[in-house]
This record gives sequence, C-alpha cells and structure tokens, in this order.
Amino acid sequence: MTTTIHIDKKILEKNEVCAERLKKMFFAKNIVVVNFMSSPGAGKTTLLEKTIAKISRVKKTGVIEGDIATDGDARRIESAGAGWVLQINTDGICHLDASMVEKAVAEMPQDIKLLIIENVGNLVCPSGFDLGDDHKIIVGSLAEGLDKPKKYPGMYRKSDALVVNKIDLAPYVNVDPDKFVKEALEVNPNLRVFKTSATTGEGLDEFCDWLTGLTKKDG
Ligand SMILES: Nc1nc2c(ncn2[C@@H]2O[C@H](COP(=O)(O)OP(=O)(O)O)[C@@H](O)[C@H]2O)c(=O)[nH]1
Ligand SMILES: [Mg+2]
Repeated sequence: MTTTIHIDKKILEKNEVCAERLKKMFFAKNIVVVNFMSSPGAGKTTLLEKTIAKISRVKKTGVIEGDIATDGDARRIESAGAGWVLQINTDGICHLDASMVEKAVAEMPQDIKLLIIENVGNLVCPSGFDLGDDHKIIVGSLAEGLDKPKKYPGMYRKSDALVVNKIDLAPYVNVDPDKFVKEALEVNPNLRVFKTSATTGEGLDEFCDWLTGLTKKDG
C-alpha cells in the first residue's frame, strides 16, 4: 500500500515568488547559479573543494553552503580558494529555500560571476524548492546503491546534470558506474552525465570545463 504526501501549496507558492525575484536579479547581474543536491555524504563538498581549486583562477566563484548545523563545509570551501563563501545553518530544516538564498546573496561581492549553492544533504526536499538557479546538479554516489535514482525520482527529474561520484569505489561496493547512469537516465533521459572521483580527481577536468563554460543563455 502506498500513501502520497503533498507539501503545503502555500509554502511552495511563497517560495516561487521569491525564486522569481532572485532569477531576475541574477539575470540582471549576469550571475550563473548552480544548485548542488545529493544525499548526505555523496561527496558534494569534496567535489566542490577540488572544483574551486581548479576554476577559481578562471572564474570568480562564490559558494553558499547549506547545512542543518556546523560551518565545517564553509571552512573547507574557503581553504580551497573560493572568492566568497557563506554558511547557512537551517537549524533543522531539510532544504534551502529561496528566502535563505536571498538573504545570503545580499552580502555577496559584486564581482562574483558563478554562484554555487551546496544544498542540505537530502534526497527528497531540496528538489521541491527553486532557488532561482539556472542548473540543478544531482550528485549520486556509487556507495548509495543502484536503486536510488528510481527511489528518489523527484531529484533526478528536476536536475539537468548528474555527477556519478566515488567511481573509485566501484570494485568495493559492487556497483557498475554505467549501470548507475542507465538507471538515472531511465528516470530522466535529458541528464548531462559526468563520472567522477573527487578523491582521485578522475573526471574532474570535464566537469570543471562544463561548469566554467556555462553562460546565462544556457540556463
Ligand atoms: N572514495 C571516495 N570518497 C569520497 C569521494 N568524494 C567524497 N568522498 C568522501 O565521502 C565523505 C563525504 O564527503 P563530503 O564531501 O563531505 O560529502 P557531502 O556531505 O555530500 O558534502 C568524505 O569522507 C569524503 O572524503 C570519492 O570520490 N571517492
Ligand atoms: Mg557537504
């Protein structure tokens, strides 16, 4: 037996209004915005540390970190050389919303041209809240198992890019990266796919080239 739960429409409508305001502002300032979503521990921050280290000389990049508690991720991203980083602690809320991002970007320096948002680790709620972003990127880790794209289809349907991370673990977790990709593409055939190991660096150049090449028109 299955029961479906719907998030309160009013909360989502209020978020949409704020996200539209953000979209207009980001467009006027020519800032490309990407929203990284995943389960906790899939490797978002590690991927971003490596990415920032590679791209910060090419593009002035700002990062908003979303976590329920702690500022450890913001410290990691600052050490990696980001142009600007701000930590949001949601204090129990399982996703970022547009009003949180709106408050954060009020403090952002004017010369940031790429804004990366690391959402709270959760495979459900973040996909329901538009943050005024141009691209949603789902980071799936091989260690989660092959069934996750179909168990959490909302995240995969809302995303336009997939990073299959932790490919170095394939032999240990008995998951074939290509099978993971196949499962994800069955949920959303339009996903642009990258296969990476944030620890060994495999696949990162291709991902960084795509990220730095994004323009407002691609959004
Ligand atoms: N083996 C392996 N471990 C990784 C990889 N990426 C991240 N990790 C590890 O996974 C754990 C969670 O990473 P983190 O970046 O904090 O994940 P987040 O919660 O999604 O931000 C850490 O112990 C990382 O060192 C990877 O590509 N391969
Ligand atoms: Mg993190």
